[in-house]
Amino acid sequence: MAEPLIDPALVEAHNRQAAEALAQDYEALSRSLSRRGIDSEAILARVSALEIAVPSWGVGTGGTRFARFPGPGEPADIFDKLDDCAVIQQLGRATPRVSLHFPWDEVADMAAVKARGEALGLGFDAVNSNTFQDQPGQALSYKFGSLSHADAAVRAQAVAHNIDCIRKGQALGASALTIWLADGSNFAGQSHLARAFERYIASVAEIEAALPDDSWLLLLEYKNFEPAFYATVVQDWGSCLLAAQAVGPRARCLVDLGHHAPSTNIEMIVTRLIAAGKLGGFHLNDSRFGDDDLDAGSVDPFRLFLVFNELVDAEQRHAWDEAPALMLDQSHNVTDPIESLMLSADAARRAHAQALLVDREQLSHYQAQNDVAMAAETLRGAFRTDVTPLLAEARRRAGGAIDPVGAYRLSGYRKAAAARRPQSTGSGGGIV
Ligand SMILES: [Mn+2]
Repeated sequence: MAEPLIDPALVEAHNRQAAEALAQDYEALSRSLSRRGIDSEAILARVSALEIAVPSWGVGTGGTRFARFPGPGEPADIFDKLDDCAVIQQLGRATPRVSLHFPWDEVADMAAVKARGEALGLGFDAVNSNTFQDQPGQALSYKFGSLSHADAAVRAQAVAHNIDCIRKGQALGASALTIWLADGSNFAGQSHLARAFERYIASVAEIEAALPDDSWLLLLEYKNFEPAFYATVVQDWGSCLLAAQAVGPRARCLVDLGHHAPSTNIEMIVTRLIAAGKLGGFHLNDSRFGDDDLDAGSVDPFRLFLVFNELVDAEQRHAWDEAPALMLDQSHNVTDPIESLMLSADAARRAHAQALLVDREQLSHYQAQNDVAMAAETLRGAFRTDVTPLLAEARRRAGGAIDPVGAYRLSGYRKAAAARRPQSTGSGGGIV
């Protein structure tokens, strides 16, 4: 951390208060794991290596389509957002990269953004394009679509914007572009379902051809509904896979956990995309109804665990060359976004740690024997293990806070930010 925004002495003093209890709890967990033949240090090393990107838009207060209730000290621009992301990383030590969104994070001098990130010890993850709303001065409207629009001129404008995002990503040192397409229709007959999909694939192929080199990936996001309610052009993993396969090896699918109907078996989708060699990344969040954008692991931590369980299984099967990228994509409507993002990164690492505890040899044996009860219990036993001390110890060793939210509240960072940043007055709707 080149330039800590929270006084390291404060974090150290806060850690000292919790150090003895943590040492005891970690020791107890290590002994318990050791009896199961698991080396806690090996798990700790793996968990410490798990990195989750934070979205620049996540540090602002989110909203629903009805209203937004701004919080105190909200970031006013990308430089404020980087500060908030740096605090999340300083205390949590799990989120070293930020994912930018254009044009929301647009500035004339991208080199200055990169330099500020470096000064704060932050790198840059996938950049995100936006053709789901019109910008001031924009020549053509996206009201009836963008990359799949019936008018070639609108498609060309949307393609050009995505290529511009790639260039900005290059300036930041990023190596992926994520495209979420809002295109769809609200009425049967409004749009030609087959041709709209063909136009989308052709547009994405043009964007793919503009990727700088083979280190870059194009992450294609799908979503089952909204803003269109009758039909969405890239509504599911099947459509997404067809598009990624049509476009080529640098195009991959991105699974946003909230972009499925309730009760969809997402871990099953994960296995299919891995089998196709097309799982590019995740947007982590949680939901009960639709695209709720609630904090990862806050509604159904078992489901998050089951997703990570498939990732650990695939890794041990050497089912991929490159692990999928992990990013949080949440809307923080009623919490301090910094706290939500720290807790959500922790939830991802918790699910990963629990998945690493699964005795796969034993599971495989029970599966082969059709011993259903014990196969299920093998998974549940790993999920029930409280790895809290291990996650805290990983943070402590990395120079972070044993209790990130506690240290953050003690620091008074939000209050200080509120004093120097103008109060956000935007209360209009809009899911961000
Ligand atoms: Mn998303």
